Amino acid sequence: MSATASPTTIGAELAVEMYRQMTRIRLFEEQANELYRGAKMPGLTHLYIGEEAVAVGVCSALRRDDWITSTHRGHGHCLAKGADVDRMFAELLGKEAGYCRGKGGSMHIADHENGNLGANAIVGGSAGIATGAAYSAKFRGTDQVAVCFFGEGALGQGLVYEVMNMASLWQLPVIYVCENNMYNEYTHYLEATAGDILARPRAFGIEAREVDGQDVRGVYAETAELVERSRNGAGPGFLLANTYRYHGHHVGDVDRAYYRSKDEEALWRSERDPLAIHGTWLESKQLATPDDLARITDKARAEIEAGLQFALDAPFPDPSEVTEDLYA
Ligand SMILES: Cc1ncc(C[n+]2csc(CCOP(=O)(O)OP(=O)(O)O)c2C)c(N)n1
Repeated sequence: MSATASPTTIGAELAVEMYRQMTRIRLFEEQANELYRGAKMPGLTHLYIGEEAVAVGVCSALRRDDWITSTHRGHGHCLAKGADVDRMFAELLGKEAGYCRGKGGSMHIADHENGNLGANAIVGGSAGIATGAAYSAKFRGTDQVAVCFFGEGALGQGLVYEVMNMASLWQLPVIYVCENNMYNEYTHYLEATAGDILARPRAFGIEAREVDGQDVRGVYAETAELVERSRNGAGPGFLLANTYRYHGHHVGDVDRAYYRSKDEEALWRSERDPLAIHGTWLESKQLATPDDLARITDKARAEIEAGLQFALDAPFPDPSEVTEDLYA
């Protein structure tokens, strides 16, 4: 999605568009879960439901020619940066029409036309790619910015600190977006993460902010400021977005009681839901009525159903191309 980049105030059109994008992501993910449960999807997937405001708030502050890199939990990032649902579903199902001709699957979706340099199943693995892209922008004298999405689990990866050091030394236009959904697989992050997260980027002299990741307007506003700084040559930024995944670590992680309580899950769903929070705000500002929001949901549902049908009907790649586009 490309939207106006610099202003931190949000116009009515963008505010409604952000609701539409979050709805689209949620419905896409619910359908992906059904594909898994119905044994129609090879492999598994990591659902982004609950975290939609992070991807949408961040990508709304980017231009189409800005870059993102993504993670194993990447569908929301891809969609928010402009991907089409039909080619996304096709990739999940291993079809030729998918973003990577069906050879990448859920965790390896790239969409270069929209500035998505790719999801990455290696925790922290895309930090070098995003930082390299930012170096390229600086070297070539463009004003593009690169955003690196990663979960708080990646804070245990040395690469993240190597590239933050370089990005600060060379004043690169890269924003590190840490999506803290509180769990590294089945372990609470406090059992694996010492000290203050924001002290880490600040040790490198990187401008670091924290935001409520369930508040899409807040995420947008903080990102827009960091992007504007970076675009104008002020170097890297770091955004810590506090959020929550409603589902398991992956679709097969159904019984979660041994590492987090049902009460905790219920509380986030009922009190901290990003769609509900933003929908209520839109209504309170008279930017949308409940009927308007229902219409947005209906249209998004129709888009998801059509995209799914497209992917189900699409052909698999020809077996003769099995070794094409593969690198080892
Ligand atoms: C280098 C590496 N180590 C371990 C794994 C296995 N693994 C996949 S996801 C994950 C946890 C990631 O947690 P986090 O980064 O917080 O992202 P989240 O799943 O919470 O979105 C782990 C350990 C991996 N993919 N890559």
